[in-house]
Amino acid sequence: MSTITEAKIIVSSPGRNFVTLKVVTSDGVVGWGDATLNGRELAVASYLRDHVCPLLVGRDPARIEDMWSYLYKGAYWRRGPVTMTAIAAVDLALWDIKGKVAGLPVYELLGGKAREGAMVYGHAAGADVPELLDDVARFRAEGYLAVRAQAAVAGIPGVYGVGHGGEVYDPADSSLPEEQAWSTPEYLDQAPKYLAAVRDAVGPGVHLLHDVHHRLSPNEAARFGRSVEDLGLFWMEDPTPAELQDGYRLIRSRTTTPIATGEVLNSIWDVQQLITEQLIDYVRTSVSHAGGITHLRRIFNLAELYHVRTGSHGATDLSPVSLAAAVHLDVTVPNFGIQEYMAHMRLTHEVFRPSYRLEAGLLIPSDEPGLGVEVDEAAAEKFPYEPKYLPVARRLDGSIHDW
Ligand code: GCO
Ligand code: MG
Repeated sequence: MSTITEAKIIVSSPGRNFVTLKVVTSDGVVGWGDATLNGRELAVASYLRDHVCPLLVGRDPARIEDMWSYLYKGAYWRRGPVTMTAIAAVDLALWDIKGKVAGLPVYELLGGKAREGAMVYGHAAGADVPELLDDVARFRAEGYLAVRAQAAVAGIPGVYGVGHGGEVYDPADSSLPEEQAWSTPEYLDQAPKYLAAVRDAVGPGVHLLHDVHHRLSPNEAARFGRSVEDLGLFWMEDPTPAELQDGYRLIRSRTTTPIATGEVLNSIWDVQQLITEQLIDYVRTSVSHAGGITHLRRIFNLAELYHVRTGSHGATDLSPVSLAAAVHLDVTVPNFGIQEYMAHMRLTHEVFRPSYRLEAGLLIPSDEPGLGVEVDEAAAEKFPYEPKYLPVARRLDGSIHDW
């Protein structure tokens, strides 16, 4: 029997921070997992390094289900982003190893392709409407079939989703949390107008998405959903925080605009009511924050029974290892909806060499054995960890709002 001989954590910042797990077997096979939790990276690094890696050595890497239960039930303390991200990293590394041992890409191990590629959406943004329209046009010219549109709200500095002009928009770009402003009335007035301008410009054939980023109450979200119904959005994302799953019932009962949520949720129990009561259309849990392929597949399978489709989180704070795993799963599940995709920075690719590819708006998984991402450890050492935080949002009266 092959056993795990080494488990190592690599913290590296090629353009942004990533936490990567390397697992090596007695046969010399190497598996990679992503353990990045944006803004709280070192907590997961320690969870793995101090508490999980010592448990891995000597175990059979082939027993993925058993390992999952061992780490989940064995911790006693359940759920939560740190635990579920750490378990996910181990899970991804073991799927990578299983594929490499079998000589098969992970999608074959998951039952084979139900589709050739995963439709993705890109992130278009602008400081004003003309800039947003230019950005949307750029994605269309690159062949994207679906685009998320976010614009600044005039009069409110630093609104979510609009970058500061870097290579890609990345909200975790300061060494202390940036303080941004928020005002719901201005947003509710302006967002439907700029989304209408985008729909006018692209016509009916393009999928349009919008991220509300937890900024509205259920009642405000219902109003927003109604005000954009004629635009035929693919979805409105995170219209309200989802800890209170009941809150979605109110939104659901008042608007037909499709609803997506789940990027900050970590387990099947966190989305159970949303799915079984059909309160959402798309579930956005990700392979790296919701327990890996093994657990996310359970969430997606449950969702299928209730006509809920998938729409996994895929911002640049998920490393190429996560994105590769997501695409392997996406192409196999019957109820796939869409995959978020923000191309990583050039620097990131000095460390991570993925072999998925974007073709005509679809991410095509690699046919290489395993996940199909190699990690250059020597290059990783050139980019030491840098403290980076997500911003916070304050209402105009100075109090903290949901970010
Ligand atoms: C998205 C997300 C991200 C998050 C980021 C937090 O839909 O892509 O909302 O932009 O804010 O992943 O780390
Ligand atoms: Mg989001």
